[in-house]
Amino acid sequence: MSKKIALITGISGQDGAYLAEFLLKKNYKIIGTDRRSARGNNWRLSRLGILNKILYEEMELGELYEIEKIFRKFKIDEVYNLAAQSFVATSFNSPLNTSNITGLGVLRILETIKTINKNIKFYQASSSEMFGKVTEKTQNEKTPLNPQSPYAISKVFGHYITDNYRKSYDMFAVSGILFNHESPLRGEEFVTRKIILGLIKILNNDLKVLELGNIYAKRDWGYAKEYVEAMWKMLQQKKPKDFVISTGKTYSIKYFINLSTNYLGLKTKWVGKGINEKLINVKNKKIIIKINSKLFRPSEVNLLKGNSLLAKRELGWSPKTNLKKLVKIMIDEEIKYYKK
Ligand code: NAP
Ligand code: G4F
Repeated sequence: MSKKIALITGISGQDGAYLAEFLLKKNYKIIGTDRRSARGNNWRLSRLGILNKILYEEMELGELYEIEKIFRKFKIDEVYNLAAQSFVATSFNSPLNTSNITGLGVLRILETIKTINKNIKFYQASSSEMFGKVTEKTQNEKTPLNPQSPYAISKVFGHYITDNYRKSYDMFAVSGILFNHESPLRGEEFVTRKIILGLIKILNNDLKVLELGNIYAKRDWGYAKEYVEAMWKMLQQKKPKDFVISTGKTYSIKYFINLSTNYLGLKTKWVGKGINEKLINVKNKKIIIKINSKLFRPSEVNLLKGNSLLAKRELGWSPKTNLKKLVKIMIDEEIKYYKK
């Protein structure tokens, strides 16, 4: 039997790397696309040892022509649309580009599938950020969306247009509403990796103080390597349907910091309040973390906590790694590769 062909957009990102690794084990042929600038520097795929197992193509999500070219070149079975301007903070400074890529990029792919081959299955990377200022204590597939950033609003567009193409054109198009998922492959700008890398730099005397924004926001953090399996499972259903993927637990950024310092064996103490709050290294009395008001977002999402019971029931998916274990995985690998 010939191999199934999966196209992964955003192959150079965290999820693209883990999904490619997962699908290769399932014997898929992988077409991995990214934009020109990322070429030649794909550290995530190198680290997973799969750099040479993927067929790379350039596909800028802003260019309909480039998308069509790829869809005409290969007989694609499944598309995983992971490419996006995915950093919420940047979306406030770059709202037009974010809308064009994170929002309209989805429509460009759906239009291409509709025109070229409606049998191609489509996965859209929707986000828990769409729940924004949450209207329910835990969020599931039916919770109203209340987005708070250009990023989240673009994801809402991608989410609804996927739903619309599924209903209007009888396409197998689904969205996975994934809550925050982290790993050693997380981008350095996201708060979990920023904290871990920052603390390790401080321990190595490569950084004096780590600056953070709102440490009281709470997130439902899972392990990215487990979340990509849920993406695949969604495309193997009989009928297309959307699912929330989450751990059901929520913790503050401050709690994440405490877990990290504990695991690193740092004895620390929080002092001060609000913008003056600081984390002190008890041993040498030096400030390790301070708050920088410039890192607060114009509009914040204070709390996210998912309910993924539907995924457990219908996909047989549930999370396995708790936050303490995730911190350990991230720190161990950060130390292993630090300065290599
Ligand atoms: P990521 O590491 O930031 O990866 C994003 C990918 O999109 C990168 O490969 C990036 O390429 C590519 N990209 C950006 N702009 C592009 C453009 N104009 N044309 C083509 N490709 C472009 O994100 P991730 O954490 O793997 O997340 C994957 C997807 O899931 C994203 O859509 C994200 O919004 C969504 N999501 C993530 C989470 C999470 O917690 N990780 C939760 C919910 C949803 P470069 O390398 O060139 O930048
Ligand atoms: O790690 P973050 O930047 O992730 P955020 O904004 O929750 O978005 C991530 O998860 C979404 C799913 O819910 C994805 F859709 C999205 O693509 C991305 O992967 O920030 C988490 C929290 C925020 O409340 C932020 O204000 O941490 C707070 N924070 C405090 N200080 C900080 C910092 N975030 C960052 N990045 N950097 C800080 O210094």
